Amino acid sequence: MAEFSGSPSGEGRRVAVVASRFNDTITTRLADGALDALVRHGVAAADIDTIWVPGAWELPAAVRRALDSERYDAVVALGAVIRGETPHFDYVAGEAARGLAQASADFAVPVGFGLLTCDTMEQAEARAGGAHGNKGWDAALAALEMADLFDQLDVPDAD
Ligand code: INI
Repeated sequence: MAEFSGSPSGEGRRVAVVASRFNDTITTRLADGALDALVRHGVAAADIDTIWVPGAWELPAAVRRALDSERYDAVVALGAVIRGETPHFDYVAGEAARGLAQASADFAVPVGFGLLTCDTMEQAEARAGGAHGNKGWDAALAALEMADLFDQLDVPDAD
């Protein structure tokens, strides 16, 4: 019996943080949390690229472009969609989430999911360095853990 479990060690890894500017009072805090988590877990600052996009809708396309470059071992996607402010909340949040999952599956590279989908700004604040922690930090750690897990699960070439 074998058991696999990744650990969030960032040494030698290149990471893209893809963040949306919409609701930037929230997303800048998510980005701060993600960058802090990456550096504290051994990712060199020079190996982190932060890529800003207008809104959550644009996250999947930018993540796909980043992964296409083959420069990154992991990506952290950050955004904040707040129901109170948009009648098309479900489309923006749903398509962004779906597109990020699809990108991670298509490229077999971990994409940490730091997209807040909240009813109110207060709920978002609580998850961006408030009472419920910082989901940017959590997403960064999950991405590093998955990168390590994927390394362990790499199947060696038969030849
Ligand atoms: N983008 C967000 O990231 N969060 C939101 O809450 C939001 N609202 O409220 O509409 C939002 N809309 C913009 C969208 O992501 C696109 O940037 C825009 O439609 C242009 O393509």
